[in-house]
Amino acid sequence: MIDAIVNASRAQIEKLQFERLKRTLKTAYENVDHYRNAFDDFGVHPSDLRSLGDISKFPFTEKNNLRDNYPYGMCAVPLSEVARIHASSGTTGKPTVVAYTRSDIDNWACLVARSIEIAGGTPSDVVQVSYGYGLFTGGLGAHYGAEALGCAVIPMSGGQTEKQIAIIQDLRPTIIMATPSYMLTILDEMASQGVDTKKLSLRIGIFGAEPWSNAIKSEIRERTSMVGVDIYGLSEVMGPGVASESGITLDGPIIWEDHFYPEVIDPITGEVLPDGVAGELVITTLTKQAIPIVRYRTRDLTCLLPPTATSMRRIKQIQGRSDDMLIVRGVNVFPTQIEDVIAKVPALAPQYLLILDKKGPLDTLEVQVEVRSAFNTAREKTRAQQDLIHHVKSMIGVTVTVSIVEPFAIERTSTGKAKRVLDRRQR
Ligand code: DLL
Repeated sequence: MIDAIVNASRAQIEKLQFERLKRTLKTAYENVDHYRNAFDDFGVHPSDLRSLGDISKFPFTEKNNLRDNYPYGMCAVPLSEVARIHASSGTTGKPTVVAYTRSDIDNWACLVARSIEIAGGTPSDVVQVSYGYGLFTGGLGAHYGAEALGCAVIPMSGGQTEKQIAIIQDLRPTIIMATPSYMLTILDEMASQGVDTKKLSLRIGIFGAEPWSNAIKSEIRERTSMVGVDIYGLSEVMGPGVASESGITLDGPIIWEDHFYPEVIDPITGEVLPDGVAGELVITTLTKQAIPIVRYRTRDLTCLLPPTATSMRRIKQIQGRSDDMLIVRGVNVFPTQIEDVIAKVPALAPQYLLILDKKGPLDTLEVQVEVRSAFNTAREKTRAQQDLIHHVKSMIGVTVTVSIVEPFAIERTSTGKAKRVLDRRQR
């Protein structure tokens, strides 16, 4: 929760980080073969950490390292001390297994409680958790946090949109936790049922688990009376609540620096970049017992920003993942950039799929996008198509084709995380 350390001096925070970092490195080295081998190969020892900056001497950990040690090889404690196991669904190969001790679960609940509180939540709130429950960390992570804060929790999980709406109307939750794209699906369905989305009981939305553009932010703001904050996290490091945004300053997720040591690196050279410079986020856990993680390469692109609402640093809204970046005829394109451009064409909804293919040697990019409500004339449709093609070309620099589809035509996933890209180039 929002304990004193959140507003302590930077010197106090860094002192705590240093003590915890030393312990993490020692535990990892002594209890996990992977770390012992990796540190030895790199010629470093936990005793080489004499200041926080020395962390850059240690090797990175990558998703592959977790996969190669499937299922329990990265555990620093015996299975008898593990209280919970989650897994992140890999697109290829085995999932990544993550384990938690009782104390890890308690810390996680405290950090999600803190995240809800900094968003503006209190123990009197009723929280609808619409992240999926199960191996995905979203549902249970949010659930335990809301309970730890003392809220009443509705464990709705993802999907069953009509039921979600009935529950919102009948049980009158004041906070909803969902992926931003799923929140839009709920709002679209409400609109088609004639529900006035400006008059919902919901006052705060805690959205995360996928990149979301400013366009989606303003869309949710305009269609509801909710304050929407950005919650960030990843299974390998914990789950939701690694960082979360203040509902007052709304200026990017605050990294809970008493539990995580963040760095931003150049994704190509691996060099640590100064605060304010964009690169890939790297995180070292400071309190995780079951699976301590040293310098995990998240692949998420952002930069570190100075503290505002608390004494802890923030991250800039995640632009995308380095592995989500599309290279279309030599131009780098992030799905969120296309999302921002779609918002410039009022007839189109921010529900879209980018289909990459090849025509001879050339890449092609088709933007499939939903219309908000049916066009009156064929001319209106052609106009919207041409507008989007023009804006994408002038703002991003790639030529695309556009197909406009009916509302709800684009598949919604069961996890609630939107699938934005279909790459047919590898066929
Ligand atoms: O998505 C944990 C989570 C659940 C976070 C609920 C927030 C809310 P994973 O399934 O392991 O864990 O996916 C982690 O999702 O590396 C990012 O690429 C992306 N991601 C998570 N939160 C955000 C966010 C959960 N706020 C991966 N903005 C991360 C952008 C996000 N991307």
